[in-house]
Formats: sequence, C-alpha cells, structure tokens
Amino acid sequence: MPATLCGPLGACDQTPLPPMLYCSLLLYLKVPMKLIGSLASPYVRKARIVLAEKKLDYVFELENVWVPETRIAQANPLGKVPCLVMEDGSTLIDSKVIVEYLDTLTPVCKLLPAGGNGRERADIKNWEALADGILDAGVLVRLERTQRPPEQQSAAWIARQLDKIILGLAALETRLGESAYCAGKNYTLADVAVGCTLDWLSFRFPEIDWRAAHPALARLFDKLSERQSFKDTVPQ
Ligand SMILES: N[C@@H](CCC(=O)N[C@@H](CS)C(=O)NCC(=O)O)C(=O)O
Repeated sequence: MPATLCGPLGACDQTPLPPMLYCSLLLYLKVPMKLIGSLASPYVRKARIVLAEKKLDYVFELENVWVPETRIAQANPLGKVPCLVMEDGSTLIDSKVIVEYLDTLTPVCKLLPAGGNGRERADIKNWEALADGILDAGVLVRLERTQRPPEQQSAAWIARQLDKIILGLAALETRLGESAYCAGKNYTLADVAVGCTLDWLSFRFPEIDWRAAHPALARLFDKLSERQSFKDTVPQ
C-alpha cells in the first residue's frame, strides 16, 4: 500500500509514514510554519509582527475560535489562538511562548537579548507580561459584556478588570518616561507587546482615551505605527 503524506492533525485512512521519515520529508520539502489565528486578536498580532520583523516565511490560517465548528482544539486543546504549527507538525501555544521561540530562529531583528543577559531579558518579558495582562483584563470585560445576558453581568467584576487596565496603562506610561523605546534605546519585544495592547484598546474600547492621559505611550505608539509590520496587521 502506498504511504500517504498526512499532517499529524489531519485524518488519514492510509498507512502514514513513520514519524522520523515524515519529519525528514517535511524538512526536505521546506513546509513553512503555520500560524493559526484571527485578524482581531492582539495576541495573534504580536506573533504576526514578530514573524514580519524577523522576515520569517509562514502561512497564516484564519480560524474563528468562537464558532461551534471551530477545529482549533485539534491544534490547541485550550481552544485559543495564536497557535504555531512548526515545520515538523508539532505545535506551540500562547503568544509569549511563540514569540520567544520565533526570536531564536534568526539573528534578523533580535527582539530579546541573547542568553547571558538574564536581567535585561526578564525586564523585556516583564513589559510583555504587563501589556498582555492589560489585554487579559480587557478580554474579560468584553466576554462579560458580550457573552452574558445583561442581567447576569457583574458590574463589580467589570470594574475590577477596568481598574487593571487603568493602572496597567499608568505603569506603562511611568516606566516608559522619556525613553525612545520601552527597554531603552532599542526596539524590542516589549514595544511589540505594548503596541499591540494600545491599538487593541483603541479598537475594542474607543471610550478609553489612553492617548490623552499618556503622552509617552502616544509618542511611542505613533513611532511604532510607522513600521510596516504594524501597518500590515492593524486589527480588523
Ligand atoms: N495568553 C494567551 C491568550 C490567547 C487568547 O486568549 N486568545 C483569544 C483570542 S484574542 C482566544 O483564542 N480565546 C478563545 C477562548 O478563550 O476560548 C496568548 O498570549 O496567546
């Protein structure tokens, strides 16, 4: 019986190739990485911007994780995007994990300092954690408002999450101060994460006028918006 080339996630009713042979064949055929995601998700955007900055080849597969027919669980048991399917068919989940891995693939536009500089690296990851944490709070507010009937929505829960957004923005503003970029003189993953967060807030919470109260963040965001990677991934 002829062997059939089939992806680890796909159904296959013929004898698959032995895994080692399958992986070697994929590498030989130069199957590009695949990013599963949506055009609106700020976490997905973070990965797309990093892929673009690092000039990495990939296929972007759109997936709506909110419809019952979604097949995202085949790639990510947590049912979330982004999910990166690597050349050998194995997957990485969570934008923080994905972007850290992507940065190791090429020295082009290094977004995290290499190995030895642990403190600097932790500092950049800390910016990312804060930016992502603001997003997490925003997502919880949106889910409360869009997925629950009005009479079941908790005003206290929404206020708690909105506080995190407000305090998180204030912390970003103070930390940025007069610096050219979040981590100092150089553009890093911290800027990618903060830029995605600010733009998503404008997209989903236009009533939060973060620009007015945060001139340093507004200045940073205007600079980031000139980058092709940001222009090509505006949330929609
Ligand atoms: N911490 C995750 C968050 C990913 C996330 O929450 N993605 C949203 C889209 S914006 C999602 O897929 N939600 C589906 C769900 O929660 O079921 C990351 O950084 O990748």
